Amino acid sequence: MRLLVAGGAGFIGSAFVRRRLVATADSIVVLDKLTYAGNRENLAEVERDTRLAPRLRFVKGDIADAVLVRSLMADEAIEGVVNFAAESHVDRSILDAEAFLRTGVIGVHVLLEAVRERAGEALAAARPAPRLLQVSTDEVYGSLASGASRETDPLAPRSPYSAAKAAGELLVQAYHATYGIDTVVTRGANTYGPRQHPEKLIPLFVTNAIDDQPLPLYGDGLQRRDWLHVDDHADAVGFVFDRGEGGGIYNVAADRERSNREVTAAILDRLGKPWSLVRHVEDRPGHDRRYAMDGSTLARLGWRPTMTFDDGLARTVDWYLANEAWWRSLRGGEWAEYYARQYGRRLAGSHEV
Ligand code: NAD
Ligand code: TDX
Repeated sequence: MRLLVAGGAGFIGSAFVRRRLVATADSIVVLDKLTYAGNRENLAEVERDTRLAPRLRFVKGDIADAVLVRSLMADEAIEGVVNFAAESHVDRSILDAEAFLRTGVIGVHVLLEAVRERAGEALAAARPAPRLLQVSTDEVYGSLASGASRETDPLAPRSPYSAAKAAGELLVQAYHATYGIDTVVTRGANTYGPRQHPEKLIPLFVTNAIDDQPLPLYGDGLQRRDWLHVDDHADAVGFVFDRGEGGGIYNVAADRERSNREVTAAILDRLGKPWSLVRHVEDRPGHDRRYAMDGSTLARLGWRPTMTFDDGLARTVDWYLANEAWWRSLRGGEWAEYYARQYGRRLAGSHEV
């Protein structure tokens, strides 16, 4: 099958591309805007592999560019679309939400229209209709005091990021109901692993701790997240693309829930760094206290995560230790400005935990 993978140069998308090319005979066209979060280097391993590289093509571009997306789908004879493309950082959505809506809503609409056009052509030629998989998130359920969110629960997003993600996936569901487009949606848990941009909790704390810089822990640090390893997330997306029911929604849970304090302690322990690096800073506005999902729908279909948190975190910390050039290059350029905006005032008013 020939797939279009949007956002395939990002953290989870690039893991999907690598693993999909190894596990299947598919060929892949990556469409990625290469925002500050996109990194061509994430695909370098595949592009150097003479066995895999012939099945990969990279196109730099925006999913909200309808002319580009329509021509790419036709010229490349695309048979399925997997959409990872999004602005993905909650804190940045609080600073400025516009790009989140442009990619997360308009961009998803452009992909859906292109798939609808291809579906019409496929019908006329008695070929199978293309499927679109939209990568969504546990954050669309909002904060959960106890229990675990099920796919049928109402959505209650609370940040501009998660509101844009909810809007995007609702549009996908609407295109399934209205036009009969073959769609599937995955809602993944908090993901971690190699090649995650250092703005997110785990890589930020790992890279700051390596440099003996303060670790800015929001609020009381007792917020809870379910931590899914990136390889498990990527594999679940492939599994749902291949086996999910048309119109289906699938939680990708990890069942490895930890508080932010526990995660921080585990990072420091692996690096042999002291807890005194941790600073209590002003909380994220509207900070969701806890996410947890029920993963039984996907388990019944035959998929479960394989990586334990202890193992996954240790390997992740070791990867950042061994790949300093990768993350140091991302902590240049616009990073200083972002860091000052997000943390300058917070760290100035911080205290030890
Ligand atoms: P990321 O920020 O690392 O990667 C996003 C990629 O999309 C980048 O390569 C970027 O250049 C590209 N992109 C952004 N806007 C684009 C546009 N308009 N057109 C084309 N490409 C564009 O994000 P990630 O952590 O890999 O997340 C991937 C997807 O998974 C996102 O949709 C995110 O909402 C979802 N998700 C992430 C997590 C997590 O914990 N990281 C958990 C659940 C779901
Ligand atoms: O400096 C920090 N200090 C801190 O205490 C940062 C960056 C985060 N945190 C806290 C906030 C959260 O409770 O750590 C937790 C994790 O934060 P993030 O890494 O920003 O992730 P989160 O907001 O939970 O969202 C992530 O999971 C769901 C991804 O970024 C989303 O793309 C995904 O949809």
